[in-house]
Amino acid sequence: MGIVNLTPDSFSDGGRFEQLDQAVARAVQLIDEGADLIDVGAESTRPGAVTVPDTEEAARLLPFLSALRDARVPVSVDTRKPAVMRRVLDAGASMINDVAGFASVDARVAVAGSDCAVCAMHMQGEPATMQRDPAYGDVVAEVATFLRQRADALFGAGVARDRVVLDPGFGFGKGFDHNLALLRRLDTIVDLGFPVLVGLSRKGMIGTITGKPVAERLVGSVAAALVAVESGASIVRVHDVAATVDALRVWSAVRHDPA
Ligand code: HH2
Repeated sequence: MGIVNLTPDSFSDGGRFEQLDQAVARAVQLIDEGADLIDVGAESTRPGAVTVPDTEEAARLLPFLSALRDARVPVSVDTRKPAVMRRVLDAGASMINDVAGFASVDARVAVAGSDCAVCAMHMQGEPATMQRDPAYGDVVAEVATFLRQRADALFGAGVARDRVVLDPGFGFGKGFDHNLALLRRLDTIVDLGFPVLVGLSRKGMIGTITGKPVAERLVGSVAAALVAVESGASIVRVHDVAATVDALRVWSAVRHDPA
C-alpha cells in the first residue's frame, strides 16, 4: 500500500490544483513502482495534528479519486469522518481506512451500505494528545481485544467478514516499548483471523532504533516491513514503494519456492 498525502499547508492559499497534480503524479509513480493499493489521506493524523472540516477534506479527496478512477489499483481513503466516507465511496473509493477503528455507529453505517473493504485500526486516545502518556497493562492483549470488538461491531452493522482488515496502529497512542511488543507479537493479531495491515514506514519507532531523522529512515522502514510480512502481515503501508517491493520480492522468492 503506497501512501499519498493531500495534506499540504498551502491548500487554502491557491495551491490546490498544483497539489492535486502532484498527488496524482505521486500515486501513478507508486503504482508503477509496484504498489497494489494506494492509501490517500487529506487530514494529518500526526501527533498534535489539527482536524480538517468535512467539506475541506472531501474537496481535497474527490478530484484525486476522479483522476485515479481508471488506475490499475484500488484506492483506499484514510478518513475518520462518516460524511467523508459516504462521499468518497460514491466517488469510487475501494477501501476506507479509519484510524479511529470505526468507533462511531455513524462510521459503521457509512461503510455498511457499500461493498468496500474496511481497515479498522487501534488507537489509544486522540491524535492531538495520544502520545502524551500512553499506558497499557498488556498492550498486545488489549489491542487484540479491541480489534476483535471492532470487527464484531462492524459485523453487527452488516459488514461481511471478508471485507475486514485489522491494524494494531503503530505509533497511535503507543510508546516505543508498546510498538516493539506489538511487532514482536504480531502473530497474536494475525491469529484473530483477518488480514493485518501494518504501518511503520518512517515512523518514530524506526527513528528510535536507527537514530535517523525522518528523511533517512528508508532502510529501517524496509526492514520493518519485512519483519511485519514475515510475521504474517498482509498489507504494509509504506512511503518507499520501490525499495519495499524489491525487498518483498526477495523474501517471497525465498519463502515461496514452488519446487
Ligand atoms: N499511520 C498513519 C496514517 N494512517 N493508517 C493505518 N491503517 N495504519 C497506520 O499505521 C497509519 C494510518 C500515520 O502515518 P504518518 O507517518 O504520521 O503520516 P503519513 O504516513 O500519512 O505520511
